Amino acid sequence: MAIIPRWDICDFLFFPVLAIILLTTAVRGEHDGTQKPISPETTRQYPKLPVLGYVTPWNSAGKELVENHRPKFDMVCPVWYTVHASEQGYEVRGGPPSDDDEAWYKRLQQPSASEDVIESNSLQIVPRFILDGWGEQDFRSLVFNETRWQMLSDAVMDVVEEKAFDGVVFESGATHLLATVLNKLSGALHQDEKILIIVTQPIRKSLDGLAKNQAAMIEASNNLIIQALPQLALAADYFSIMTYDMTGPGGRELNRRDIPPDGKLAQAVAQGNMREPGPNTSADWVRENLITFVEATDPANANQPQFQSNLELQQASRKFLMGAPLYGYKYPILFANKATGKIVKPTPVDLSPHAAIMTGAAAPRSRYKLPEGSVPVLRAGGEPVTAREIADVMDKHRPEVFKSELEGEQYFDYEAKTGEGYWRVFLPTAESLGHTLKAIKGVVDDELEYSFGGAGVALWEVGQSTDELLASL
Ligand SMILES: *[C@@H]1O[C@H](CO)[C@@H](O)[C@H](O)[C@H]1NC(C)=O
Ligand SMILES: CC(=O)N[C@H]1CO[C@H](CO)[C@@H](O)[C@@H]1O
Repeated sequence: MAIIPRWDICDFLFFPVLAIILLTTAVRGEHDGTQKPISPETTRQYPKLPVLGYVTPWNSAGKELVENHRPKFDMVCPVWYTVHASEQGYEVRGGPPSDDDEAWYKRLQQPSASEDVIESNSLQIVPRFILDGWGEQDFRSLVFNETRWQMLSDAVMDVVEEKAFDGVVFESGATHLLATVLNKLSGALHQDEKILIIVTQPIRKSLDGLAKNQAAMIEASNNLIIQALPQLALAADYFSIMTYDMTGPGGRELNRRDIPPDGKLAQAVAQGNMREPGPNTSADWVRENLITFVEATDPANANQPQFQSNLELQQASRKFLMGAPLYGYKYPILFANKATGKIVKPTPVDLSPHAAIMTGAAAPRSRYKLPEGSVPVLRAGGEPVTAREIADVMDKHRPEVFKSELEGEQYFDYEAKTGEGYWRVFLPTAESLGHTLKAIKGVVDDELEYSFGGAGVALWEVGQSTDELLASL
């Protein structure tokens, strides 16, 4: 049954489109469908959680990593295609960068030669199609013109059929507007027994200390995401939810509870001038997101008119792939005194007294003591780093690694050259990945409360990870 577009709501929704596009600094996710039973026996810690791995051309090590850890994956998303809008219609650009890439994805689609049943599992190849360079007018002419829904769907389907892919990961800066369009695309995919995975932004938390307008932006963005879900759920086999970027390059607001309210630092925080580095994701945040998504698409909670038949209720029992980062994050930091806001210097600790007990590769070579009552604050934006780069830094500086109590992620501080300033690096670890998977499994197992299609994990992205991280899955 066709979904009747609700133009009044669409009109209202257009207003925040640009804001949402701006907020969407690092949108990645996916969603996946119904078919494809997971092999009952795998070498995985959580065999029932479907795993999607993104592979990008710019970290091409991902191709080999996927192949070497084939039993850890169900679906693989090469990040290959962009979709461009013009008055005439839609053009898909991109594709496998070389013959090698073409041969690679075809090998993964076939059962491998291995005798081992698990090893030989064939994988679903679901490349990403992202709407690239779209402005508000491009979205407007698509959403309000049914002819163009078909044109977009045809442009994507032509590629999917020619290349014999198993489905599509769809991403855009304003997916909350596109339920009708995606319904068209998913109809075409399902006719061919292929799947649609929709990338969705996560629900973000607004911290206590956030300025009012920023908190309102976050809330508006969260509402748009949640309101769009019931209709998108009718089109999607899976959602890929971008729970990678809990903190992001801009860091996060310092938590005011930790700071004396009348000090200089509190003033700076109130003005939005002080931010701190934070971990890439946390298991609790992933769990909260999953629960929010499940509840927002639970037909029992939805008296929305679009759930009109049992069939549609079933279609709405979608699956959620929760994003987990395989990269770390590196922030340039200073240390500030909580009360005065003054910049303070950590003091190097002389490690020589410990030399006798701490030897070998694992022994930290550098350690700093932070002055009492200080917190790290950003001196500039952070940047993502691959697990490999992190390993290099650790080899070179042998920093002492700490665990962030709340998030379970590990971090260390180092100074590339004395006097050039400190960096704080958050690293993805088998342990933090394990926490995330456990949190997802916890919600899935709680089926009495939630009836939904299940949940799994979306890994961004395999080329940034290591054998050890993948082996731990
Ligand atoms: C809808 O799109 C088609 C194809 O671009 C175009 O020919 C037609 O004029 C559009 N209709 C409206 C009402 O804009
Ligand atoms: C929480 C967090 O810092 N997320 C970051 C994780 O790393 C990716 C790398 O692309 C960033 O985009 C996120 O902002």
